[in-house]
Amino acid sequence: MDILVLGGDGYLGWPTALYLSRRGHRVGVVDNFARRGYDLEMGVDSLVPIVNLQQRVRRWHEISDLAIDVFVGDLTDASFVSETLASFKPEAVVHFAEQRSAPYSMIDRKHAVYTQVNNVAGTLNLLYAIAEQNRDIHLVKLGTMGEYGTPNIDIEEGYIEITHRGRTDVLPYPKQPGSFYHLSKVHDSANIMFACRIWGIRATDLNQGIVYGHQTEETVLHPDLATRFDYDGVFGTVLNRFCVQAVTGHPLTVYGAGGQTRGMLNILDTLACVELALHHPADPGEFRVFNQFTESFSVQEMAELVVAEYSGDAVIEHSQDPRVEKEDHYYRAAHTKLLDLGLNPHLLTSSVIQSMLAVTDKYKAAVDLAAIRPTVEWRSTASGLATSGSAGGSAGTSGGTEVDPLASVN
Ligand code: NAD
Ligand code: USQ
Repeated sequence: MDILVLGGDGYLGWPTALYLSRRGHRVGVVDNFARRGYDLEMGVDSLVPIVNLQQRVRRWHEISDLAIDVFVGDLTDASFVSETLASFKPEAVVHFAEQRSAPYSMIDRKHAVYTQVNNVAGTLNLLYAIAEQNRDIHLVKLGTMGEYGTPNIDIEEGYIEITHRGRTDVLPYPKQPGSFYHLSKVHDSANIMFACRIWGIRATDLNQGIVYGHQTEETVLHPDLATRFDYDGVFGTVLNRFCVQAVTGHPLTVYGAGGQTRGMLNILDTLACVELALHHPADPGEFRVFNQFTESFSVQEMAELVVAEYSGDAVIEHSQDPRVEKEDHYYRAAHTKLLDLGLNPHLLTSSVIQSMLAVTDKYKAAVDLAAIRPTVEWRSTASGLATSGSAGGSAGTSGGTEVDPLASVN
């Protein structure tokens, strides 16, 4: 298959590109290096060193004799999107290329506007390019379980049958997202569903849970193939953060009561799920939704699992939740569609946590302890980060590219 991976320089996009390339697909990656720009803006870095995209691709070619095409540009630039599709001619597009941090989107108005314009406009440009050039292209779009929020009823996969005043219909499942980032995914889903309806496009929305882990069969082949690993208070996700906190002797930062329950999955299952979606495309005009996670845990449970596995002393610290979210709630979400297609989950076993602790331990000298505490407060319209000047939108350079994520926001 000819597959374009958008966001192919990111945490999940890069290992996905390698995985698909190794399995015989012709792969192209698209990225504007915005993610590297957020690091410069925040003054943080991936714990595991990462080389630039061109070096990664060269190393992959050297090791595997397989080529990956690189397209550097911004999805919010419609001509770039259109020209890239016309040049690569994909049969499928896997779309990871969005600003994906909930705290980043809640820093202040500028970051909220940036996140929604970047994500929603980028996806709209892509939908138009597909509709204009080849409506048969299968769009595999990364959504999020956070689109649903935490309702007091079971969460279904995308749609729910509702009977209202004696009449019944199958409707999109109600959405109650918890950040302007998560809202951008809801807006994307609505736009993609509409595009499928009016233009007959085929799309799969992968409502993914929180990903943990770092290594894949391909990324371990050479240090230059490593993917990024974030642990800071803005981009680090919960389980990855807890592992770094344990090995550095930092208390494990459980926000609030810790009853927040989330769907989780191993990075290896992200790759497997994307492949399954690609091999079983949606029908023309179909907007298909899969809930992409394998297990659910509360934040407190995850902290306790890490404490139990860590050989040294690790302590859990509850602090006031900087987010506005339910700290104790019902959570039961369907996730059978990918299992039905053949997903064989990698569960959160003791050995998986041990391997994450080993990776973080290897690089612990590079941890910036000052970057660990949460700095973004949901209730404030201008969080400490922005007013302290460290997140004011200053430009930097990354791999020779000028990067200022917020340059386009008034
Ligand atoms: P990431 O930030 O590491 O990667 C995203 C990549 O997209 C970055 O390399 C970035 O530079 C690029 N990008 C962003 N905006 C772009 C634009 N306008 N044009 C071109 N490139 C652009 O994020 P990730 O963790 O790899 O997540 C990938 C996708 O998966 C995101 O859409 C995210 O919402 C979704 N997701 C991630 C997780 C997780 O736990 N990491 C969980 C659920 C869903
Ligand atoms: N949390 C803590 N302590 C921490 C970090 C987080 O208690 O140190 C809590 C948060 O308050 C939240 C939960 O852990 O309740 C998850 O937070 P997170 O930062 O790990 O994940 P989230 O903000 O939801 O975002 C991540 C990805 C995002 C993706 C989403 C999937 O960054 O791209 O969409 O996971 S989901 O959660 O299913 O929406």
